[in-house]
Amino acid sequence: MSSNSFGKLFTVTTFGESHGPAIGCVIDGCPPGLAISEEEFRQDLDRRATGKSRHTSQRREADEVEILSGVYEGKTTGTPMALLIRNTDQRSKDYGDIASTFRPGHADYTYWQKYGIRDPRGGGRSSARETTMRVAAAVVAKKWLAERHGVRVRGYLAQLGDMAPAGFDWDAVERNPFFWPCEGQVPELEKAMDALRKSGDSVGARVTVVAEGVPPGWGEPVYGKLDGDLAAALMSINAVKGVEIGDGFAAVAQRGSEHRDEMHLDGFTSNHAGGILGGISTGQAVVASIALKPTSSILIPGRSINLAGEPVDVVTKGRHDPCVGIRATPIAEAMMALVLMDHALRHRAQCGDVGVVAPRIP
Ligand code: EPS
Repeated sequence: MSSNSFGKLFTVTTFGESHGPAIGCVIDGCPPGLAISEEEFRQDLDRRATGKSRHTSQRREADEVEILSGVYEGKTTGTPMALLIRNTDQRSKDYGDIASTFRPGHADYTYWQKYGIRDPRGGGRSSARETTMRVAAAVVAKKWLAERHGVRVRGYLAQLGDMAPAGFDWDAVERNPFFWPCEGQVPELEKAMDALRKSGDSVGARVTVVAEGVPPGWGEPVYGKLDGDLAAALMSINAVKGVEIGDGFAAVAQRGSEHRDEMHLDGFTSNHAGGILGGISTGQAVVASIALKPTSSILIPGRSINLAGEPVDVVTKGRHDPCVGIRATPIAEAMMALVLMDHALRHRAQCGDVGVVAPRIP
């Protein structure tokens, strides 16, 4: 299976299956001299992990990172960093029924059609478990971006089913299990999720991620656009069916006079563009949103076929998320950070001298 690597200068390769012995990644191209310890992975891995509230999958993984290479005396050496997390809470019997049939709406079907073989346990390689390593790799990227450029990447749940935030407070986001920016609505979300779980169904969600402090100039025309790479990165997250940059699809109904971000001597007056023009960062916050589909592994019977070519009804039991979007905020942040890290290095390689040899607008 190819295409398990991501990025040009900051390259992340992930490996492993949900029910295999371990998952891991190799980060190649990390600048030397960055202080990093295994403990620093804890916070973001916990934010993404299952079993942190009753509203997500109850699989309990410790998600302890082992740094196998690329770090000497607490600092990156510039050589490949290998990170490993051992799987400890697989319950493969949950997947006995799925081995010979296909969950409607799940990658079970396309993996089988493509490879003629698949590891059905936990969805194998198509499991959301793989996103653990993206979040781990992004801990390194986030730290370098913050130290070197003052970049801060953070996200929030911007819609859960048909519920939208009634207010906005960044501080509220980390105080509830949904990454929801309006604290007053949390009891309502809890109630809706409890009812949904009882019904055996699932629901979609929208996550927005914002990167502040990105300087102007990151991104490359025309096939290496920052927004193009962001769209691909965000779309590569399990269950993502749509990506928007800035106003995204709302731009369809806007006028030019409304959508353009006017400039004055102190900066831009708005940010409909989501911080990117012509594929290159403007110096404003980079803003992207994703649409996540409702989880396909649900208790409501769905019509499908089995390997013998017979019609079957599929009911998926086990420890599944009734809304994968609830855990997607740290994953979307991770993909944003990985793209920005790669583009920061790419910009430095080609245009590191611009501003020295040619003037920039102050
Ligand atoms: C997942 C199903 C569940 C989740 C898993 C993603 O796994 P299992 O069926 O093995 O209990 O817990 O997510 C993780 C383990 C994780 O770390 O994100 C799926 O079908 O994608």
